[in-house]
Amino acid sequence: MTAVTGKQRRSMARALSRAADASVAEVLASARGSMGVCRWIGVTGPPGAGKSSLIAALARHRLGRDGNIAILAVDPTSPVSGGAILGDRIRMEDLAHNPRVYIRSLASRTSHDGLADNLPDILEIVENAGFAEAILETVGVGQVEYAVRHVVDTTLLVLMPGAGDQIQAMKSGILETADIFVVNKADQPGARQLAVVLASVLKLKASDGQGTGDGWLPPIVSTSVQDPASVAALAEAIDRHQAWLAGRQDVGKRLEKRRAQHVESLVVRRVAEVLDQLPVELLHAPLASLYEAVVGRLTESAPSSGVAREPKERTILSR
Ligand SMILES: Nc1nc2c(ncn2[C@@H]2O[C@H](COP(=O)(O)OP(=O)(O)O)[C@@H](O)[C@H]2O)c(=O)[nH]1
Ligand SMILES: [Mg+2]
Repeated sequence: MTAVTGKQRRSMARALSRAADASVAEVLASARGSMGVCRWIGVTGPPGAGKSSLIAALARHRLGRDGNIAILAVDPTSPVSGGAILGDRIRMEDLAHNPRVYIRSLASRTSHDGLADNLPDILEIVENAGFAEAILETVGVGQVEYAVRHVVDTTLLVLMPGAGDQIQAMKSGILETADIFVVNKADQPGARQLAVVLASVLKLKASDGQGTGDGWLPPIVSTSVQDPASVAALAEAIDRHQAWLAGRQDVGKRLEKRRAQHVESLVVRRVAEVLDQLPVELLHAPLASLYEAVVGRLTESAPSSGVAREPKERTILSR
């Protein structure tokens, strides 16, 4: 499948809107769990670093090959009609009209971090719609960022000149945050210096023998959205990471881990649902009784028995 039909777009839009606020029962009625057939690229970083511009440039570059691309932006801080997303729309105007591209902004109506819990469901909807590659943009704050790291295959951290102090402050933690570090706005003063600071911090960690803990040494790629060669270099770095992932002996492990995390997120959400419906008096009971009550309710009311809805939209979406 290459072009995304109008019907598919409408189905996806509906499924994605529902996913943001779906109950566990609703998810279980239709979701099967990821099969790992879609390559996911996560793009995080502070607002204004150029994530959206870079994603648009990357997508244009990658559309030179076969296939289609889904681009999702998760913005926990702004409602669907918010300014940031409108900005993204303009930056991605030409892509929005490309039949092989699907673009969607997602905002959580329930809570700031609400979408973090639903990310695995959202990814599965995109995967089931037949996309071979998908890019997920998140503002690099809060729980969503951590959730992204677990669900995507390749994580990019996009920084811009002036972020040197931030890097110094993050020092030890930074290596775990990304598979590829991007110094964007390389056309602006301070970009080189940022790359140097970043390189020294990464080198320090690498010489500790720590790396990312799994043998991949994250490259630093300097980009400027106006410079096609730098965008091509970034695309190549992504390909190298994905080839490295595919060549690992424990290639199946990632999928197992992803599926385990998906079910864990569902159990956590189900516990929250049960707690919500618990009589207030029980919350004053001794902790052991409260625990018993919650566990009891979890097993006696399997959520799937509550809603037996036909997974209509997924049927349309599947190939
Ligand atoms: N000079 C320069 N400006 C850029 C570059 N990439 C993005 N920008 C600008 O930076 C601003 C923020 O970009 P945006 O993609 O919305 O950042 P996001 O918030 O990280 O998604 C916009 O005005 C872009 O035009 C770049 O490589 N060089
Ligand atoms: Mg953006």
